[in-house]
Amino acid sequence: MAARAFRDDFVWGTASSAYQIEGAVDVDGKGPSIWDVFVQEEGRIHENRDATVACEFYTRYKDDIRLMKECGMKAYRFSLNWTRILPEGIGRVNEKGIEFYNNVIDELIKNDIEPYITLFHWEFPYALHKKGGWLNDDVVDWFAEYAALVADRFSDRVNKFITINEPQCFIGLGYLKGCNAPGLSCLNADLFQMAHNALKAHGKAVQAIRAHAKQPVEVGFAPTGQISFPETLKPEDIEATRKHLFSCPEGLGNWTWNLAWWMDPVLLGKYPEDGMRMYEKYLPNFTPEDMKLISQPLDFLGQNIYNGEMIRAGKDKPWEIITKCAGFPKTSMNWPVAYECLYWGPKFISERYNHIPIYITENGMACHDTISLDGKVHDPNRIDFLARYLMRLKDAVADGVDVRGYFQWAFTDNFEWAEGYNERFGLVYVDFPTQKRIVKDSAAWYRHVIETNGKEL
Ligand code: GCO
Repeated sequence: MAARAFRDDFVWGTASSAYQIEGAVDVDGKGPSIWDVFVQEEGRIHENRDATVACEFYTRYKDDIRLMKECGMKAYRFSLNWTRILPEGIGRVNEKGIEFYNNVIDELIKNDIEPYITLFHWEFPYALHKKGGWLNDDVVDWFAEYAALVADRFSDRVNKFITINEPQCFIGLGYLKGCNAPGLSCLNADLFQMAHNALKAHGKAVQAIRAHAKQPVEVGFAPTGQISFPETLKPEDIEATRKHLFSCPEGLGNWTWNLAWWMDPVLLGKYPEDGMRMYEKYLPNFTPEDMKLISQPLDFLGQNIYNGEMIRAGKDKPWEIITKCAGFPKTSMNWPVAYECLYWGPKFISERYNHIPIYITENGMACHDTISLDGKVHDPNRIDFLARYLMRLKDAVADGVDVRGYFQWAFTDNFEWAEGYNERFGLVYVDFPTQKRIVKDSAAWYRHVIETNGKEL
């Protein structure tokens, strides 16, 4: 058993995404993304909010980065708004957009915070959407052109890149369920084509980043998914749990919500057999060249883990999903508090994917945070949540899982997509009408965790 301790160089950070924090949606030459168009549709966003202002990171980035430093952050995972750099998605470069991200990178480095850049965190260019978006095979070259520009302009100071964030969500919520931008419910055959194109785009972007990098770079991608954890340590429960975690959903109602359909092609070079069988009649032709492109070697896996479900071995079936108990612990978004996920998820993923280095690129909770009479924001639930999840992550490290870092979601409260500003995930409270920041108790707690490298967990 390895020492129950995080590596000495363990990366402690926090995360965000461009659209959720920047505001300035039509400033300094930025082009429209599908989200800028989607939020204008009545009823799409809670209280019909939009991200015109969000957290005003576009103008407040220096103060927020200084606050990150005060909170002890060692790294910051953020995304680039594709249309701030390429207003039409390809072609014309908006130098004001490049300048903004250069300033953010320089400010982070000045504050000894390592930048981790996500190229795509759902801000798809509306101009390319009108050309067919992910359904147009050209999207592979469009995304690679964007990735080459990013590497050209930023890789002299940034050497950690994540190509895409949560394809399960941007395809599943955007084009199957339609609750996220662009709000469509597409044909199954189109969905599988989009998914395949998104994975090919990921692969070509990996090639482009490496070809245009100004220094040795590390490239990964950041999927998500429902984690499975066993009811007991009985071998049959553990095996049933592993099978459930990497199974593809039966039926097509929510098929994108899984790990293997996305991670097996990228990390193993092939789609999972059960999915190939179940979805066969909707699948495009997967050529060997496609699978080679998709499975470009990666330096790390970013994994976004929030919660999951308890599994036991079935009596006359491979597994049984255990119904959550009455009054189960949950976040303000009604997501279960399921800290076993941060042990079993990394463990099972590491075993399946040849022990690839893992960063937890998102983990955190939404709470009903408010400003107390003392003017502070006390969030004991978030402290307890983070402590329990990190304790189990540390157990996974002790059991040999190569976890390189942890990015708490999120630094500030922000625009939570269709939930608008109704859900607060931040370590830092944002009073949106005034844009005042209030560091929550959890930020002070997390700073101590960082300073002590999680020794007391
Ligand atoms: C996601 C996205 C984030 C969310 C966060 C809370 O995982 O859905 O990456 O943008 O805001 O996870 O839902």
